[in-house]
Amino acid sequence: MNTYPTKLRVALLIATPLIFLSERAMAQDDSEANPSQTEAQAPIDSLMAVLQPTKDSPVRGAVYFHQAEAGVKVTGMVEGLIPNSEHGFHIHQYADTSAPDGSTVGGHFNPQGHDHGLPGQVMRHAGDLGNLKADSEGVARIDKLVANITLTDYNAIIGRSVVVHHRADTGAQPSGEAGSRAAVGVIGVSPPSSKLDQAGDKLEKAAEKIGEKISDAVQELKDKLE
Ligand SMILES: [Cu+2]
Ligand SMILES: [Zn+2]
Repeated sequence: MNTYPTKLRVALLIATPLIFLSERAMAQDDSEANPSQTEAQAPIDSLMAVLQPTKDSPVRGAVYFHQAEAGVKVTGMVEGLIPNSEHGFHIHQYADTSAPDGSTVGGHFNPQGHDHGLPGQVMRHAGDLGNLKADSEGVARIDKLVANITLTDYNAIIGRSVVVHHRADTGAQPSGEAGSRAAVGVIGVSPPSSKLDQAGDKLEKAAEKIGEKISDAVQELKDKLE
């Protein structure tokens, strides 16, 4: 976790819009020369959050959000959790991860002003994703479909943050008694899923080749033995 002194944080707050404006001005000049322009303007269909441990926490991971027809598909992996336990898993309001305890990301993302709840309840904070279940190694694999959020439209989660808590979310008011924050990460744009697919294809092909080489070697051995 990075901790910024207050003066630096104020300077960053002032400087960021200036950088944004100057980048926009430059983008107008060299739009022809920038080969990634088309890619940058492609519709955003997947977001991700890299979860970094809070102070003295061993919890880290990555969460992916893909827009599907029935909602947002949430996948990913979190490690360093207490084995065989549940951990509150939420989208929080802000992208400021500067506090060592993760407190600057604010409360649960709650655009409709509902009460806190678990995923079984339709009326709940939009950011209430329930619990992660850690296996005997302290690893949780995430695979959920969430209907009340979108990437960039209604209840947009882009630019907010994901929080994993030290304790389980019980569904109690006001925020599930999930205890302090174990890991936080900002939700931002991830590489297009086609790129991830391409990387997967490459891995598969590599595995195939290795498999072929192994079976060739086995055949060679068999031939020698005969
Ligand atoms: Cu939370
Ligand atoms: Zn909540």
